[in-house]
Parts: sequence; structure tokens; C-alpha cells
Amino acid sequence: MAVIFPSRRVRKTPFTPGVEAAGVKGYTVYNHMLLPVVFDSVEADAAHLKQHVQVWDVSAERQVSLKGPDALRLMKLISPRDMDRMADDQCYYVPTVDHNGGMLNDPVAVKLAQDHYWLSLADGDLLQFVLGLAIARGLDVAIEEPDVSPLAVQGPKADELMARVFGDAVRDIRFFRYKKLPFMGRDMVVARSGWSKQGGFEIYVEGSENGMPLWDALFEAGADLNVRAGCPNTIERIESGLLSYGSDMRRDNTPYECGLGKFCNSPEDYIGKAALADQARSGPRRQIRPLVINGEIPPCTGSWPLLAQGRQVGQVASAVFSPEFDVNVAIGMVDRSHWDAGTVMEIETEGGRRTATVQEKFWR
Ligand code: THG
Repeated sequence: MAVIFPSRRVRKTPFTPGVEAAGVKGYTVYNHMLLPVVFDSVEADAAHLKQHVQVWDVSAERQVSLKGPDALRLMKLISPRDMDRMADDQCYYVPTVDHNGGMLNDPVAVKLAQDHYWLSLADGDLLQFVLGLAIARGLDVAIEEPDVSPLAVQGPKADELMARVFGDAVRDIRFFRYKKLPFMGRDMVVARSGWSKQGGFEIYVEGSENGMPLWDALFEAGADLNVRAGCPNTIERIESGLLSYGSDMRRDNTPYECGLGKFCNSPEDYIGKAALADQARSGPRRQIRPLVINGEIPPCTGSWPLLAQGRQVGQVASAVFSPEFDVNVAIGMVDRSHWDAGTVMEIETEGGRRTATVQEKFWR
């Protein structure tokens, strides 16, 4: 493929100088911003992530800030999750949907105050949906994209590295909870979360000028921990069953199809509630499944149809060879007729036909 040219529309991040110095080899564009995808090789990056600790520039997980007297009202309009159960220091994974229950995004919501929330977005312009709702309903709430850039610290040594920079208080942060901890005299939201299952934190860095000082402090403190620059890793995240909005699921999928039905428990009259209640009753007609694909596979850069007797019964949008499990791991959206574990289908890749087998569960 030819290169993607940089421009004002393809935004750099506060950490781009550090990412470039660390030898990033490839980017994707996510929320109109650079998101690194590989440093050494995807295989070597995955192996290092599972053994040591990495610092990830995930600034492209842009924040939408909802602040004002009607912020909670607006959150209740767009959240299938029960906002009244959210603790003051909690983060919620929220599948946001349209009026038909179609997924618009799957952000992490952060509760900063009763009248202030951040939505930490997957790729998609959810700000415009939220802003449109606020305008149409005449809500008293400010909708903005603040100067906040998440930096993830992931891997088995993440607690040790973070404790050296932010103090031992980080060790007591529970999963999807946060503490406000100072760095260079400025309080930052530090949450135990991140797009890997190797453990770790996300620091929501407020103020671009604080980006590189924090980046440098983490690398200085972690030299003996073998800290490296990393990024969300295709191999590790497929093994872990972490879904990528825009690839594994889109607006034509509901949270039930994505296996996210457990997050649809709000008693409020939120947008899409009736459609989701319908599907809760009937059950989804297709659903996300872990798959193993036999043989050699080319890079999965689009989607591959799943076939049974020549008829399409689903598709795969994420697939890669896993050195740890010695198979091609994949995430598919599979019709009910073929979603049982052990079901074998054909799959059409650019490299030719292969077989794909539905697995009992993801690999971690
Ligand atoms: N962190 C932050 N923002 C994000 C992501 C993130 N925005 C984009 C993208 N990732 C949003 N998608 C996801 C998908 C999965 C998870 C988080 C964000 C995730 N899921 C856990 C799991 O499936 O095991 C736990 C979910 C839960 O139990 O609440 O972590 O990573 N800031």
C-alpha cells in the first residue's frame, strides 16, 4: 500500500515525538488521529507486552466531555447501562446505540462528578450524535472535545512502573476505577483499564504540554523493567476477545450480537431501549464468536465471508497467527445456525479458501 500523507486532518498527538523516537513502524488513523499499530513486529510486540511493560499512545481514544446540570440526563439518554449504579470513581464500558439498537460506538465512560462525564471513544464521531441530542432536547450541558490524551501503561510490570511515577496508591486502584494522582503538580485521572488483558492503567493526560514530560518520566523510571513503547496489539487483543468497533461490529450490529447484552440494564427510557428489549426477548440472530482458521492466512485488512454450502453465514474482520497458541485466532460474527462451538465453515480469504472452526471461548 502507498503511504498515508500527514495533514491537519490527520492529527498528531502530544506523545508523537516519543512514539517517533521509539521507532514506530506503522500507524492507523482513528478518530482523525494517529494511532500506532506496530513498533518492532506485531509478534515481538505481543511477546514483550506479555512479559514486561509497555507505554501506549492511545490519544486517539478521544474524550467527549459532557458537563453541566443536564449531563447526567444526557448520559441516561445514551447509556444502556444503569447510570445510577455508577460509583463516583468508576469507569463504565458502554455500548452506545441508535434508535434501532445499532451500535454507534463502545466508549469507556468516566464519571468525574455528578454533572461531569467523559466518553472515551472508539473510532466514530459520537460527539456529533451527543451534541445533536443536547441541542434537540434543549439540554443545559456543554459538549466538548477537551485537551485530554489517554496514555496506557500495560503489561505484568505495569503496577511496579506506575508506582514508581505516581506512588504506591496506584496499587489500590480497582478494575475500572480511578484515582486522581498528581504528576508535576497536576492531578490526573489514573484508571485501572486498557485495551489488553495483561493488566495495567490508563492515564488521562490533561494538557498536551504534560504529554512528553510524563512519557519521559515513565521511560526513565522503567529502564530496568525493560519498558518499551507499544500499542494495542492485534494478536493479544484477538486472543483476549477485545472487540474493535468498525471492524468486528458496526452500526448494523446490536450489543446482543456483540455479546454485550449484560451491559444493557438501564431502567431509564434511553434511545434504542425498545429495540434492545425486543432483541433481549427473541435473542440475536447472529453473534460474536472466537474462531480458529486452518492453514496460512494473509493479513486481514477487510472482512472475509464465512460460508456453508456456498451460502454466507457470517464474516471475520480480525484474524492473525498467534505464536503463543500456535493457531490462527479470529473474531467472527456468525449466524445462529452456525455459531455452536465445533461448527466448521469455509472462509474466503484473498489467499484462498480455508476452514474456520467455532471455539468454546477466547484464549484469555
Ligand atoms: N480505554 C479507553 N478508551 C477506549 C478504549 C480503552 N476507547 C476505545 C476503545 N478502547 C473502546 N472499546 C473497549 C472495548 C473493550 C474494553 C474497553 C474499551 C474493555 N473490556 C473489558 C473486557 O471485555 O474484558 C472489560 C469490560 C468491563 O467489564 O467493564 O476493557 O480501552 N479509555
